[in-house]
Amino acid sequence: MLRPFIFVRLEKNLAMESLEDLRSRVLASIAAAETLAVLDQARVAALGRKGDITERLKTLGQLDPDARRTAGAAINSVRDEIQAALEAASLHLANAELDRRLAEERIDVTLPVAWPAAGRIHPISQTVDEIVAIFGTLGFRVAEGPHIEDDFHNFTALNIPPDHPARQEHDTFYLPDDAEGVRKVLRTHTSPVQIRTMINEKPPIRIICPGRTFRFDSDATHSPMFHQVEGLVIDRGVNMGHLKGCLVEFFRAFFDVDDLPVRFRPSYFPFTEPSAEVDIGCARVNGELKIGNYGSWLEILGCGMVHPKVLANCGLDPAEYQGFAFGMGIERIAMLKYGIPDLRTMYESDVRWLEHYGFAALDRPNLVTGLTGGAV
Ligand code: 2NL
Repeated sequence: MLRPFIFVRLEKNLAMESLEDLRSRVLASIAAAETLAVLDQARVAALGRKGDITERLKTLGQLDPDARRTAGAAINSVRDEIQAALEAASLHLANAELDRRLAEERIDVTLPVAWPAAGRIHPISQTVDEIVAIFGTLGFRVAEGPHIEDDFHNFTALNIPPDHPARQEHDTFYLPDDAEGVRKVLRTHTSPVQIRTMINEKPPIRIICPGRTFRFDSDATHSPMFHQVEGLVIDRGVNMGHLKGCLVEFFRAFFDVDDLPVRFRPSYFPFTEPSAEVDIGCARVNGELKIGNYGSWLEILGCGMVHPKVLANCGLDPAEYQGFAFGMGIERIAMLKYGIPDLRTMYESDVRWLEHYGFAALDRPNLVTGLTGGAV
């Protein structure tokens, strides 16, 4: 029967291996080490405090001086050889590790830069920012209001009679009656923002009101949701000359044409008296519309002196205060300025379209610094 005792004897017998066998074994373990950590284990096993070489040196004390000298020289020679092999292997492994990292972490500095995906500013937003920036230089501020309006602010205060076609179901989105039995509408223009401002603030008023508007209309040139910008100036002694100068200044800045012809034609709106429609110079060249001094006219905007009834509806005395107002569609002038041929593409959220027609998000035109952008 095998007893544990026998194994203990066998292990001890290892310590009795020849110096040559020990040398071969340690050098083989050094040669076999594939990492610096394993190599260090081999070093400790041979040269550490309890290592094979160290233990072998400890046995020298038992020998007589002559034998000790011979055996000592032999062990020291093997130890030096092991030491040298360790150093060589350590250098080799460190170099191999460096080569591996250099290969793995190699960067090709000649590769083109992978720009992070950046969003684009929609031409509608760009156009609103530009309009706001130009009117900002003329002393206007931006005013905003709710998309859901009541009949008074959207129609009645504007002198739009109860039987006016604009009020009909087929032009206006009506909402179901609210808890108080009041029928609300999606605003059909941004004028209610100006009505609210006239009611809530004292003249002088100089505001520009960009925003979404809604009409029950959808075809190649009409979207049920579209954008408008309206302007309003209320003060003492405001006249049509101020209106004209203001709009001429705006169009020349917006289209960047210094000699842009601007023409005012009599027109009719319930909320202005007198009213005018404004045309700017244009030309059609090979099917493309160009803005400038070319002899043809393009209708672009409606405007007029605020009707005395509208002033009175907002608590202003028409004998004391006068004002002018104007309104234009943003989609149309964005399409004109930026050569966008189809209205419907504006709302398709096609990123390729946005990449083409959109604008960089930095250095926006703004109310404070004007068209050129820059820090506010
Ligand atoms: C057009 C014409 C216009 C106004 C809008 C307005 C607002 C108030 C009082 C008086 Cl609160 N007028 N706005 C005036 C004239 C024309 O818009 O064709 N827009 C697309």
